[in-house]
Amino acid sequence: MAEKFISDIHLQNYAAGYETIQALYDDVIFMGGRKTRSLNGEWNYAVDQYDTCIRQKWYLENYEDQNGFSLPVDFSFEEWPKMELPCCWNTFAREYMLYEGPMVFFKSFSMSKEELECIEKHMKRVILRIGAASMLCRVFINGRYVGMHRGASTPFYFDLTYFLKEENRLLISVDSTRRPEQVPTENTDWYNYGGIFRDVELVSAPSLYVKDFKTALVRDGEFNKIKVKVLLSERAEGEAEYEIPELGIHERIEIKRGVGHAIIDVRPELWSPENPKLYDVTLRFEEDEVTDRVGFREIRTEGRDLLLNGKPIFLKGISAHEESVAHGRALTDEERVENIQLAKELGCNFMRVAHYPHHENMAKLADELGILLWEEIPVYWAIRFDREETFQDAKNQLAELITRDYNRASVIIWSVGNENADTDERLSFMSRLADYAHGVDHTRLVSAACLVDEENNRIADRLADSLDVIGLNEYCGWYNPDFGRLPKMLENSNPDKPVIITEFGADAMKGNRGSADIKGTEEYQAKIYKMQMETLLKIEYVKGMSPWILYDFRCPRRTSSIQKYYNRKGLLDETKTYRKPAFYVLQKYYREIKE
Ligand code: GCB
Repeated sequence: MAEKFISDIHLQNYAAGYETIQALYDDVIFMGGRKTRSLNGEWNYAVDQYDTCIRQKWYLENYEDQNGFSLPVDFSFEEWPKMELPCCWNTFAREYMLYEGPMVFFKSFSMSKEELECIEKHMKRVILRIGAASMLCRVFINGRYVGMHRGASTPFYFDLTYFLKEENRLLISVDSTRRPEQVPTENTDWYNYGGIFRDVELVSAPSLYVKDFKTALVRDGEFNKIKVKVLLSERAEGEAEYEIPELGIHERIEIKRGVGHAIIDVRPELWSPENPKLYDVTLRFEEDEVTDRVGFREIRTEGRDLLLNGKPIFLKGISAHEESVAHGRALTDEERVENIQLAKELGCNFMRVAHYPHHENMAKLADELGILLWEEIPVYWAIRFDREETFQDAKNQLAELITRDYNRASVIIWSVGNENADTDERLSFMSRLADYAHGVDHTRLVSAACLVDEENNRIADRLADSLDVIGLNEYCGWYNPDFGRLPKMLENSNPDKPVIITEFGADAMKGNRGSADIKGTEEYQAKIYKMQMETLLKIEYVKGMSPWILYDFRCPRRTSSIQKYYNRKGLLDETKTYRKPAFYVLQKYYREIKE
């Protein structure tokens, strides 16, 4: 034990042993219709600034040495204070507002004898699902290490089946430290919230279960075929049943070595923002049944056009972070609905949910309420493009996102990054991501928010060759004071695919009235919106925009007197109760656009 004490305090590379078991995209399981038991609610917690939980292996809970002497311990799980999860600790209590680092959470729960019996007879699996934990998360149960996950914004899964007992002790260490090699990297333009900020639950499934279930309209311009892909948890054989009662579909799908495919001839009513028609879909395999509500739509490009269900569409969009003053990134569904409604009030048919995967309910609500989405992974600014491990992390986050949201009709674009310098290393890193997205999803477009080639004042990002749509961030009239560069840049460019202006904007603090010539005033922001829209709407290849941003958001980099640690480019203030004049400017343009 004395030895252990010495190694706890001297071991520098203490975290290395935890790298071997990682929750990855292959572990994602299809959730629709599954029985779950929530582990949300009160958890004991401790701020663990020096990562002592990991250094000392708290999960072992060994209080005695071999001679029966009890050892001093540096934790007392049950006596720690309580935090209601999910939540961002930054908004939980003032003293944690600026805390970045590890925090440890503990919860005990019991399993009934019947449940354990089912497990023993190999009739049931119990899988832990954590909707999101920022950024690094390590999970322990009953004195054993279960595994870790990287990335702050995607769900991850650990099969706990053979770890469970009647009384269970679950310990989770979450580390929100920013690190240069992570995705996102240490420097971003948003707040680094920490915590287990999405649901924690135990998912029950039969021992052989449907692991993945994808269904979508076939993209061939005919709108008369639906495709289905089923993946089982094992390489089993058999027959799955696929049903959409409203369309009279009862289809048997042959499963071989755990995989089944089908193409079904049917003409569903098509999903669109104006007609967000969803169908109840069920898939059964032996003991397992999963369900979903799915819309069928087609998105594709033709030359410089974007076609939704075969018809040209112009994306009247707005960008949004996942944030509220009260809850940080742990939004409630009401707050998500409010954001969609605000976008609709603006006249939008499209939202760019930046810069990382938002909660899966965002896409579910977008499906229900009818708004198109751009979803993104946080390959943001100066990622370590030279590092293979960083690429694997980014790819894993992209894969987890695609697997989670594949059945969502509202999601039309996967974005593989934002504002990355056009270097060789970045080109290779991000084109591999784009190729991956293309390879696993033929029902969507792939894009990235690119930078303007400032030297030549034109759209010329080499990554564009790997994208279906070019996203372009330009801040003419703001970071780039010479607005005249915008029309010239658009004239200098001749893209062979549609362009979406994924960002433009200007800061304005709520109520800061004044001259339209002074940056930071509401008048200046409104003027920039007017100038941008007048210019962009004349350009044939610009097929949409998602200006920056719906409402003000927290940002540690922004310290000026008008910012006060907020990015003030919102069309509303951070409370979403005040609409700045630019809101109405954009609304007017969006209302005038005829399809
Ligand atoms: C950008 C970034 C976005 C920032 C924004 C700004 O180009 O993509 O994340 O918040 O500009 O306000 O500077």
